[in-house]
Amino acid sequence: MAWDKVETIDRSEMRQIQLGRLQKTVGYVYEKNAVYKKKLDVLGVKPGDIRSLEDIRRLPFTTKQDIRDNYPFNLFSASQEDIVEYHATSGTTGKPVVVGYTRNDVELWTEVMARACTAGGVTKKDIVQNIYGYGLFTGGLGAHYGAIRVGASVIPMSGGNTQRQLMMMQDFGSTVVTCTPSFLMHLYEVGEQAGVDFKKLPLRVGLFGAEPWSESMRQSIQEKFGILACDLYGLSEIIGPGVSFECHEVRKGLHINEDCFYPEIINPETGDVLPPGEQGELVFTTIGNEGQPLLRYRTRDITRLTYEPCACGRTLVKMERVTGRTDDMLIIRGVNFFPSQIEAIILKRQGVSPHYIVAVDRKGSMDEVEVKIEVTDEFMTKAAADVLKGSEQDILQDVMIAKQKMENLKRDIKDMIGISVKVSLVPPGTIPRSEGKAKRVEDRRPR
Ligand code: DLL
Repeated sequence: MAWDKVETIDRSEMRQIQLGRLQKTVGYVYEKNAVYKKKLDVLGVKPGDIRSLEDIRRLPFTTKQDIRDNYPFNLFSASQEDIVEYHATSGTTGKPVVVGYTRNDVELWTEVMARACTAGGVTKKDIVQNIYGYGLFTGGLGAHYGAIRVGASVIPMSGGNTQRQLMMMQDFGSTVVTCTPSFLMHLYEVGEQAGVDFKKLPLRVGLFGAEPWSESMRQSIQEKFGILACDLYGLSEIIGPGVSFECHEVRKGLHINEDCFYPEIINPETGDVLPPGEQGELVFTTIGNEGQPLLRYRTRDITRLTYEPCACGRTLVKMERVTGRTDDMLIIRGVNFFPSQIEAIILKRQGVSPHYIVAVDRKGSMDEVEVKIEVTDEFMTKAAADVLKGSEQDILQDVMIAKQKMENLKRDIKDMIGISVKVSLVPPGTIPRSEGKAKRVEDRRPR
């Protein structure tokens, strides 16, 4: 499948398309949705006031709370009879965030996900093992729609069931895998123990997302599996996976399907729009959706935009990989950091695996952080063998090595993030594995 023409048009033409669609969207929600009509009326903005793309700044923001407050359907602009599919995110508390798609929305989603597949190098010759969860989560069906649109054959595995995943991967000869990076690492460990040599499998590409992952994790995946690892981003509120994607040629930043989702970067504290290149909160206005179009939706994801041309030929604006969300950001003794920054540090050291959890506690008035990291199987096996042998000298040496590892990791974290943390090494398999998104933080501070 060729690229969509819109992916390579010049910027002025793109802006024309965006303006036309923005005007249409504002008119549509004003007419169809009482909540948006009220929001716009309060600001004294009429659809006709949107004359340029800069006028988007006159529109109100929409937050996750707005969707929750209007649970389940009050933020929909399409009527129920035109909705053909629902999705929802579970969230940590309260009611889920619900989204509804019309037939045209499913078509748009299929199209943007097909672009993501094509950019990842997926073609009709591929067998796609889709491990994203099918169900209310958008990952499974989104990747499914896109992959079948490019003509690939999809194995709709859904999440979990590691042994079965390994069996199918080998027996069917999957060439593409789609899942969260943390689940892929879990698959690797289980497969390695069972003697699977992933590099010998026909697997060649992976589209990974739904959670933050680091550049070091990409290197590690590419080495372990002998594949190209591409980043895939999206969120249910906007459409699901396929909001932005990496091209396999460059793999440096994600192209946004900006003819459908208009991006802005704002200062999360003031709401002011920031210029290209500056880091801040990503905001999207959907300019093609019918079911539940959203004006200036605050994603809480932190990134920056670059309009520099990409060597792949696409002119679509790129966003830097998302390293975290404003609500995942930990503020410890005044220092802000994202748990995903720890991942990059761990991957540089031998003997530890990228399964970790950051536990935060309050002792008196002080916040204390403990980073628990799993050691690798090899490290554990050697230590256990030494204990069984009863060789005091070897056991002592293992203890010294473990202590040194903890010291090194502690120093790396202090150097990179600037805070002192306690590092504990834990046996392999003791940090809970997730079938979907990994949980990296245990914040036990009183609220
Ligand atoms: O995670 C949609 C998705 C499915 C994307 C499969 C990619 C692949 P939600 O469950 O609504 O939707 O979660 C959206 O996950 O706001 C980000 O914080 C995070 N996220 C998604 N993709 C990435 C990524 C899906 N590639 C939230 N890198 C978003 C970092 C990501 N974070």
